[in-house]
Amino acid sequence: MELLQSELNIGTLGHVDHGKTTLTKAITGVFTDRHSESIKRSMTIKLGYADAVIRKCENCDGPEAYTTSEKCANCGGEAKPIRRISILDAPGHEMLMATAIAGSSIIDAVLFVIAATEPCPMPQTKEHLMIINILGIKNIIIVQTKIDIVGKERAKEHYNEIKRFVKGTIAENAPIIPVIASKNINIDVLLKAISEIKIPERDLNADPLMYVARSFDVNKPGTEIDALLGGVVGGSIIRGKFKKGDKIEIRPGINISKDNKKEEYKPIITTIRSISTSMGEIEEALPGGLIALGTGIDPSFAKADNLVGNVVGLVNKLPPQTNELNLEYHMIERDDIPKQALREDEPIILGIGTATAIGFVKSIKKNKIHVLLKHPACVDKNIKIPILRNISQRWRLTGYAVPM
Ligand SMILES: Nc1nc2c(ncn2[C@@H]2O[C@H](COP(=O)(O)OP(=O)(O)OP(=O)(O)O)[C@@H](O)[C@H]2O)c(=O)[nH]1
Ligand SMILES: [Mg+2]
Repeated sequence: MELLQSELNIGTLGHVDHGKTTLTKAITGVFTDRHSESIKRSMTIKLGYADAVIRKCENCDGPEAYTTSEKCANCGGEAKPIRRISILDAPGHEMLMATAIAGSSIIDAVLFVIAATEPCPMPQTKEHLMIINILGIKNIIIVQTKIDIVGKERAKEHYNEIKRFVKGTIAENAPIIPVIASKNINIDVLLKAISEIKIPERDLNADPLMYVARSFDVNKPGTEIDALLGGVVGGSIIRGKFKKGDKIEIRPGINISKDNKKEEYKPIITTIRSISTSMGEIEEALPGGLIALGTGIDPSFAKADNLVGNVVGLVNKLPPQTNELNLEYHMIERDDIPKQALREDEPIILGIGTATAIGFVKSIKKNKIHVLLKHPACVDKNIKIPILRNISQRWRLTGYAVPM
């Protein structure tokens, strides 16, 4: 297995504190909550990211043959790499729904984490299943965590609660795998299930499109100007492929607004100087696991996730950029929030790929709405756009929209 880029981008979703980041660490060995605010508040705030290689021992059978170490835990023999994966760890806090939606826009499969210590479903367990459903993420593994804290009886009861909750939904037939994430117990069973996920068919011949999920300045403070590396954008390719040397356009680009009245953006035109994954540098990147594009742009433009929500394509090949959208709105049936029709001039939050866009509903005709965006966005015509509305001072997922 030569490939250095992960074949699958797998996201975590689930209610706050249910063990998503702990599970990510159990699989990848990487603790992704490194952001200072995350450490202080011991919760995930930004999308976390780590890669892993799933290996299999050829001499053993069953789940115990699956591991991420080079040696089989069962017989001590060599475990051969069979699949490279990326994990994108989302936050569960209700205030961070938009971040969970952004992450979900670029994943191929989901680890839907549900802790046995609380009744199922908790509010964000419900809302995250709505995201999975809206975005049509069909590869779902339900991971039942914290089974060590509850007794065997309660774990069984909780399993039945999960079964009832997912009945009739997109997750109805998803496997439910119990684990103790904090002690690495039953992770081999999960690795086996992950290694069996079918890799989605990719459109490699289309004009490439990447959604930016992170961006950074990789230079150490005090680096000499001549040695400075350009800004880096990280994300996932939705279709097509990029190679080193490609001339690219990043949109909407850099905010050049002079005052608060009107937001103005300047697209970035640059060249891909390097492509890397956490496993090393590559020449060409495909859809799947997260990649980082080294560019020729001023690193300060990319620092501290400044370019999250941008899209990357070849020059003049991006979906059209716009400040106005004509959408068809579909409401989700929810029994836990008041049923209210959209109002003219109502502010809404739209999840457009990895971009969290603020918009205002300008006009409504039945379920056709015209929305003005505060910031421009490049909108692919085939996407589903989850919509959050402010209901009783909280941003709640109330439906989704599709471009007309
Ligand atoms: N006993 C036990 N504790 C666990 C298990 N999984 C996670 N925890 C603990 O639960 C707490 C929360 O875990 P996190 O992994 O941070 O939860 P999270 O879902 O990432 O939380 P947010 O990102 O803030 O939504 C931590 O103290 C973990 O050590 C488990 O299987 N068993
Ligand atoms: Mg977390």
